[in-house]
Amino acid sequence: MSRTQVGIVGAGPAGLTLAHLLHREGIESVVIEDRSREHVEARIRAGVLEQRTADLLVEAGVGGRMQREGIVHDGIEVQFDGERHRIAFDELTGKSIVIYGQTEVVKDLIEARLESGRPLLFEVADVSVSELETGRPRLGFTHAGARQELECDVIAGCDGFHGVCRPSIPAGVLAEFSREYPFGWLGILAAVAPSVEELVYSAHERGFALLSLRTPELSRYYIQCAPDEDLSLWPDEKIWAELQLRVGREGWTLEEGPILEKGVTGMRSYVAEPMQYGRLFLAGDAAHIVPPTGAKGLNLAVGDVRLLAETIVDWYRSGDDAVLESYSAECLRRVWRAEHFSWWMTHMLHRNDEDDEFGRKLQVAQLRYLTTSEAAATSLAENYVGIERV
Ligand code: FAS
Ligand code: PHB
Repeated sequence: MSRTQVGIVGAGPAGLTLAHLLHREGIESVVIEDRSREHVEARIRAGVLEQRTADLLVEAGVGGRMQREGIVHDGIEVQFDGERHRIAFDELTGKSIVIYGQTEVVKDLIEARLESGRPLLFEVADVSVSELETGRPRLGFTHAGARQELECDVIAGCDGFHGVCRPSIPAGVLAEFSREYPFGWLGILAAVAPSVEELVYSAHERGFALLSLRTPELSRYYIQCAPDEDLSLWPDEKIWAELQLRVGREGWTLEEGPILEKGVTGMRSYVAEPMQYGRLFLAGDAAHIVPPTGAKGLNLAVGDVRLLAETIVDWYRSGDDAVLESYSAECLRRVWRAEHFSWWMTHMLHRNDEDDEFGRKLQVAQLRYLTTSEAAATSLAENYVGIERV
């Protein structure tokens, strides 16, 4: 049996960032991933980096391309009743966000990992974690046809919502909290310059729409749909027509173009507590899920592993097992703040047919307050750019 200090399951933003932060502190790890490198790098997901996520990538030496190609935004716009209202992050919080796709973050982190020469194994199968209650947890997997058993000091479950790590925690240990939403997002990636300078979140009676981007040549747009929407019923021209209805306004044109990718994402809020068991530590989507309305998913994952890396480094340096005990409680304060913000943004902006007329009146009242009160706008802004102390 071979061994490593930290076994990391999953090569998404959480696993790759953790491996990189540990490597910089001289702590060895093995990262195992069940999909191919091509699949992981092509998976279109998040698009917004909080300033502290961007700062962490730069401080860790993997933010160079993001600094060159990422697009700094100082605010967003909220649209309702045909009017747009700007939420000025820079004026209200002194912070900004960076538009840089999760695909690019993952590519940069994989590049750094391969340059380090440290183990990153793709297309593994039959992953198992065991002996979690002992000081020598084990990570089993098959790679290139050979079964391997790794003895670790610590295992990081960074394997997303459908991974194997969280389910490996014995029944009765976890408390799970969740909410399913009666809608999802139909997202497109279009080869057309974005028609907006900043992201536009539109609350329309036909349903929510979001105008985002990836680069000056690539637009990323979403429309609210049924959680199980049949994509085959949405030819390109129908998608563009619906977007025009939901974001159109006097004197402005939504430019259309070839749709390169389209997909439907369901929506849920979910938290598993605690985020650790024995020597297994959960991070990112393995422990929590947020609806993407608040652009928190990726940023939460990076926040978890920033703390997990600090915790592991302190533990090795101090030799004090008590250091490992505070990870979950400290993470969960930040997680629940992001859960509330993501739920609040989702509830405020989406058309919920289960809502009665009273509910819809409340939504408009909330939107009017948000766009007329500096205090209300500041609350959204500080949550959106990322709150340091929670
Ligand atoms: P990830 O799911 O990214 O990574 C987990 C990794 O573990 C994956 O590569 C997976 O293949 C691997 N894995 C799973 N099981 C394994 C096993 N048994 N063995 C080895 N490896 C295993 N967030 C936003 O902020 N904005 C968005 O617009 C947005 N859109 C999203 C759209 C979709 C369809 C999804 C699913 C999520 C979206 N998210 C969005 C959230 C997303 O960005 C996540 O928060 C982010 O990927 C979390 O990163 P990780 O925790 O690393 O999990
Ligand atoms: C994206 O660009 O994919 C994006 C931006 C903001 C969100 C969700 C998704 O709230």
